[in-house]
Amino acid sequence: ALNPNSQPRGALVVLEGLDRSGKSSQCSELLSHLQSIGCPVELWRFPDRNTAVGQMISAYLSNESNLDDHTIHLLFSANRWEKRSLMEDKLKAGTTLIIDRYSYSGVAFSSAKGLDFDWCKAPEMGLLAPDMVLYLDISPEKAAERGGYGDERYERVDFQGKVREKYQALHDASWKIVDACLPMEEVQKKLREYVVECVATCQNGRALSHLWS
Ligand code: DGP
Ligand code: NA
Ligand code: NA
Repeated sequence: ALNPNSQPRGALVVLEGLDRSGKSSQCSELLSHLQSIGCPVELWRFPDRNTAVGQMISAYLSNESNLDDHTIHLLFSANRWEKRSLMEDKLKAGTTLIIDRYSYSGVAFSSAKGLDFDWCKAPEMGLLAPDMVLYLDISPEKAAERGGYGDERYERVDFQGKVREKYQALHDASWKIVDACLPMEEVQKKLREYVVECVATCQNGRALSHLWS
């Protein structure tokens, strides 16, 4: 919805996808593109492994520590909450944020382990809702062909297949699904077009909203 009283602001754009979907490279590419056209922009990623909570998450992902599934779910969520107010300040100051993973990863990865879907969504309620979610769609088999998965906890074909199914249950009107197996330049072109349009809508005063909306 357009709110005539609201200020121009930056756009909150999230990229989601399975591991090896090419998300992180496309995030960097979008960052350079927006910079080159003079748009104030920052690239963020979740988990943010630099905070104290982020270090616990990082130890878990690299199998240096074990945590109960619910506990790690809440830590991932806390890691987003600890950045929430800075996120709002940046957007209101006119900076567009490109975010590599967000609450959708939170719900998809944890519910793929068997945790209740709605239980997984609950701690994300009240975080800022993205203006656009760009989902880089790839099958886990195709993703694994891209140099193979690494050693981190979730990087297995069978598990990634479950994650993909959970992602499908999260699609809403803010999602754009892009085929991650198209040639890199085509993926890049589509993403640029979507993001530039989204930035313009937010500059025109699109209201900020909250999850889950
Ligand atoms: P990345 O740094 O983007 O490679 O993400 C690390 C791994 O953690 C990746 O397999 C996706 C997973 N992940 C990201 N966010 C969350 C989350 O909020 N909850 C859970 N359970 N997993 C997540
Ligand atoms: Na990863
Ligand atoms: Na990644």
